[in-house]
Amino acid sequence: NLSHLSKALSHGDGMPYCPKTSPLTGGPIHISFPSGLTISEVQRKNPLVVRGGRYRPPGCEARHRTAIVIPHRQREHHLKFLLYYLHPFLQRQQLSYGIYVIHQAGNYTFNRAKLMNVGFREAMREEDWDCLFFHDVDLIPEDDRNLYTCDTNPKHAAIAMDKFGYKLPYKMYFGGVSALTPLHYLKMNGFPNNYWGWGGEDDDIGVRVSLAGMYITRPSLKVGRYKMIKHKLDKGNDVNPKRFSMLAKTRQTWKMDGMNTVEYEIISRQYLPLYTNITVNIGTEH
Ligand code: UDH
Ligand code: NGS
Repeated sequence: NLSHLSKALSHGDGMPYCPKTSPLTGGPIHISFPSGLTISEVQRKNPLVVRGGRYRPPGCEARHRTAIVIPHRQREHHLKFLLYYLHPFLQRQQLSYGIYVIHQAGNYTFNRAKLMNVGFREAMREEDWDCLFFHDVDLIPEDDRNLYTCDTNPKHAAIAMDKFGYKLPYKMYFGGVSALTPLHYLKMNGFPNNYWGWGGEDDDIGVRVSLAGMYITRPSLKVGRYKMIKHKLDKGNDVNPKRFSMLAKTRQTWKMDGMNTVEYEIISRQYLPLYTNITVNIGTEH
């Protein structure tokens, strides 16, 4: 079938599609944390990354457009290492991608899930991404075969973290790194906005997946490996004492709280060399 063949070989502007399997990926990646690393060194090592942390493969039309959304506050040191590993990793996968760091303004209690809702809306405003990776700043993927593309159902990518002995800590765990298409995200009304502080929001998100009639897919334990940059619980992110009672009510709350109710105020949007930095006022618990 000729039309099928020509579609496979070229895109509108004449560039051929990238191969289905990238020839540039390897297997396991050795991760270390060089002490003198600077952000300008990371920049030098990634000359093809353009303003706002965007990249397209130079010789072919990418088959996938992935946005990475990173919730952030006061973890610049972790961010530097993540960027150091993530940029080359995504480039080896021949993805078209952009990195968004969603920075919570102020000192009020941290809210990871709400920052993800902000990231979703602000990333989709800029480009028609077909996949979003919701990515903790302290997790470094350890295998090139962990593809940063979406599946037909929401994918939990960080299934084998070093701190859990490279196993899932419990069956319903959905924390760390997950990947959803815009359709998946909207179908589950995004993430909850009212988990302030540490814990439970990732479990709520996992429950939403099934309440919305989807299920969680996962890479193999061999591939979904991550190294976590060690740290303590942050100031401003105390354990949330309400998390269990909130989790017990997700079935009643998920349609009333999420993308359809998220409110925030963008303070700044900076197109930095290695990422787009969005600083946002997400308010406080009321
Ligand atoms: N984050 C920040 N700044 C903060 C808090 C959280 O950037 O002040 C982001 C960051 O992307 C981080 C993610 O939110 O990776 C998750 O927060 P976390 O790393 O604190 O959560 P994790 O569960 O570790 O990875 C918590 C430390 C041990 C807590 C033990 C409580 N029983
Ligand atoms: C569960 C938390 C999750 C958390 C996971 C791993 O107990 O939010 O532990 O935590 N759920 C509740 O608290 C309801 S960790 O070992 O990374 O500190 O992600």
